[in-house]
Order: sequence, then structure tokens, then C-alpha cells
Amino acid sequence: MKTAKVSLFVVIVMVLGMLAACAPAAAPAQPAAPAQPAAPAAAKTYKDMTLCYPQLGAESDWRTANTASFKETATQLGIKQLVFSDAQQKQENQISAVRACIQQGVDVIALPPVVEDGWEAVLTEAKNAGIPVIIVDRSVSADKSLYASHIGSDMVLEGERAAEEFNKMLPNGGAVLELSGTTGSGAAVGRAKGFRNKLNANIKIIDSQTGNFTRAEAVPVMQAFLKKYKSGTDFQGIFIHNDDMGIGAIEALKAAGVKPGDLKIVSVDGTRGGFQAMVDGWFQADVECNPLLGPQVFEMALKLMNGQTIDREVLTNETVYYPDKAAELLPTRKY
Ligand code: GZL
Repeated sequence: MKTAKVSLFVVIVMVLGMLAACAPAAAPAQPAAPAQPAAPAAAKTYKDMTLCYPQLGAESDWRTANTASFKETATQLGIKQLVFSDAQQKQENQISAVRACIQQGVDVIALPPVVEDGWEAVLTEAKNAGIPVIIVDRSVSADKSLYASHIGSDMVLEGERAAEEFNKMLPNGGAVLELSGTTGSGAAVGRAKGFRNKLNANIKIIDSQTGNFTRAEAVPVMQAFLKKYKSGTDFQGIFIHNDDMGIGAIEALKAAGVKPGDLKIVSVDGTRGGFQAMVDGWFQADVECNPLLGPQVFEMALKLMNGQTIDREVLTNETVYYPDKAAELLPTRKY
């Protein structure tokens, strides 16, 4: 019996050995499967967005409409937070507001610069903090590498359009005054440049003073003009860089006995006040400058949050409004 057991054991071992030999060779150890790329992070949405809007001031109806555009759009989109501030037209206040937003770690800064110069340091700080900046409305002179994009009006074109209106209204030439916007602002610099680009040589700009884009500051400037120059004789027209200053100028003109239509006046913005001045015969043209930039800026900001590229320059399409359509359009004006 013992021999049989040994023989059976041997047979079993031989059979197992034969089976093992026939079994396919164990596949060589496979290299570890490459790590699967991590699932892409979920795309950011408006609900994740904290956007900083250090508004430059509240100097005009245009600015009021611009602020409303950002606040209303932020609410409609349901963004996490709109960090809004009013710099009262002081650059140092805007710079402080931007620094506070950098400190807070906002996602995007949308900056409407009160003036063109003096932004390099704070824009560099934002860049070093990894916070993209969109320049809104007026331009800056800082290097383009310091911000992601600029969106706003072509201020030079606005000035050129105003010049073309005077060329049509004063074909035999004449003299005009200029009531300019905030000194050093991209809007005033651009409009003045464009105005001089296209004004016919037979039309002379006999004086230019700033009214800082406000109705209140335009009144004394116009009063001083009227002390120095005789309306209609020394000058036949006025180029005014925004409607608010135009309304201030009208106050001074009325007080001096000037009547609507005595002078050729061209303004900029296309606000309700400007349309009313055209209805009343004071303005012969109003060059559009659109403040309703909120929706586009938030869309650009979300793209930046998701690492998408955006256009480096976005210029708004604008036109020129005239008295013949002003009464009809006035009720439809959004600002
Ligand atoms: C122009 C804007 C100007 C408006 C003024 O884009 O910056 O500032 O023309 C406003 O009405 O005060």
C-alpha cells in the first residue's frame, strides 16, 4: 500500500508539472498603467467670481449709467461678490482701492482709470499677485503686458467725429472754443487729439479749458469764456467733451442772453440730458459714448478665470446722434 501511495503522489506531481508547463507563461510584469490625468477642474462659473470695480467717481450721468451697468449685471449674473468703490475722481483713491482688492485676493480687477498715467506700480502688484486686470472705458499709458485687455470707446474717433460736424456746419471756417474733460484722462486726451486731427484748417480753436467732466465746473468756465470772447463774433461754436459739461455751459449761455441755435455746439456721450439739449436746439450733434460695458466685462472676466484668452482690445461701436431724431429717441434712451 505504501508503494502505491508514493506512485500516486509521483503521478500527481508529474501531471501538475505538465499542466504548469502547458500554462501560458505568466505575462511579464506590465509597467504600471500611466497615471490618468486628473479630471479637469470644474469650470469656474459666475457664482465663483469676485470682481473688483474701483469706480473713478460719480461725476456725470455717463458715470452713473456705467456704475449701474456693473451693479445690475453683477446681480443678474449672481456673482459671488462685486467689490465696488467710488474714488471721487482721485487717482490715489483708485490705487488704494486696487491695493485693497489685491489684498483681498479677488479673481479679477476691472479698472476704469481716471487718468492715463501713474498705473505701472499697482498694475505690477496685481500681476505679481496673479490677478488679471481689465482696463475699462478710458485707457492707460502703462505697458500692455501689465493688463489682460482694454474695453472702451475709441476716444480719438469721437473727437474726429465732432470735428467733422463743425467742418459741415462751418464750411467757410470760423472760430470755436473747447470745453474739455478731466485733464490727463484718456477721454479728454483722445477727444482733443481726434478733434485736432480732422478739424478743417479754416476753423480755429481759440481757447480750451477743462470742466473736469462735471456740470458744476463747466459753468464758471463758460462764464469766463463769455467774458473774454463775444459770442457769435469771436467764436461761432463750442466743442464740449461731455453732455454734463454741455448742460452747465447752457446755463451760462442762457444767463448771458445767448439763444439756442446762436452757436454750433457739439457734445459727447448721448445721455438723456444731451438728447434734451438737442430737442431744445442747443446741441447740433451728440457723439455717442456708450457706458453700458458691464455685461461684456463680466464675460471677459469669466474667461480669464477659466484660463481662456480674450481680445486685448475691445472697442465699442458708436455713432453720432442728431436733433432730427432726438425727440423720437429720447424716451428709448437707457442712460
Ligand atoms: C468716456 C468717459 C467720460 C464720459 C464722461 O468714456 O470716461 O467720463 O464722456 C465721463 O461723461 O465723466
